[in-house]
Amino acid sequence: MSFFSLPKELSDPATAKFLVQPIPYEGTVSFLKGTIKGPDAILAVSDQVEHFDEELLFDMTRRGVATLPSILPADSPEAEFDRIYQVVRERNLFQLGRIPIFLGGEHSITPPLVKIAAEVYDQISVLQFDAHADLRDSYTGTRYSHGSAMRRSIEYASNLVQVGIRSFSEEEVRDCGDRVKNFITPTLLVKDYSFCLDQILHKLTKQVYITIDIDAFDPSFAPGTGTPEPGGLSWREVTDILRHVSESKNVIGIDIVEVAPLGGNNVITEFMAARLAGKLMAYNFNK
Ligand SMILES: [Mn+2]
Repeated sequence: MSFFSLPKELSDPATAKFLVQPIPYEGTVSFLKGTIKGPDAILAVSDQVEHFDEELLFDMTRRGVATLPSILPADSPEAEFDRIYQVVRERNLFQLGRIPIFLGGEHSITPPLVKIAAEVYDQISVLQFDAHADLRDSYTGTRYSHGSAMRRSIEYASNLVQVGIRSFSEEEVRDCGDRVKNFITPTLLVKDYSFCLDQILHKLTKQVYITIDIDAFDPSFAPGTGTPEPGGLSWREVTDILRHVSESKNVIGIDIVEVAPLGGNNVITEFMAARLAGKLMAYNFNK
């Protein structure tokens, strides 16, 4: 299966602008299961997404979209970190002028990707869309849990901006001190959208890695996820922020995680994830 099911000349990993890397991993999921099936479900619906972007009015596949073979799950969270790190380094997915798009899998796939991004580019920021802060030092017995994904990532990144956050523990606020000052909650976003957008753009450095936990969206938009939280973001809010960030920063890599297909005809969550990947291609087409 490949993203958009494109003809050979447009899906060659040697030349494609966008490199889609499936990472079906579900090792530390603590509530509802299913995210191991996320990447395949997103690929399966991706040929229903129009290649012509309705806002920018061009075909976002024109510079190529390649899909790489899945990184198969390792048998422990620590081994999974190492495996992702090694395979993504070997495949050289972070390189100037090309944009890797990783499809998860649970959120613990992000830290090894941020580690590589920080080795390739200087002074990177992470822009996280998520319902949860993911800043616990460890969770359910491992430091490589989905609940620690951002705590591990800030060991490599210079900066973290968190959008959509509405569920976190006392420990996360206490231990991370100044680093949590970049929480943009959905309530704040609704109250003063342009202030929030300015804050996001102001706090990000030039090189930005974007991680989108699908539970950042309101569950009415994305019900297929492991830990749904009420009061989330809308499609318009998320895409508008992504468009502004893409216009004024260098997006160096993207992941979309925590899609857990509901099965049957209920493909709304994976379709939205596929559509979001297409949107990000359009927004970053000329970089
Ligand atoms: Mn998360």
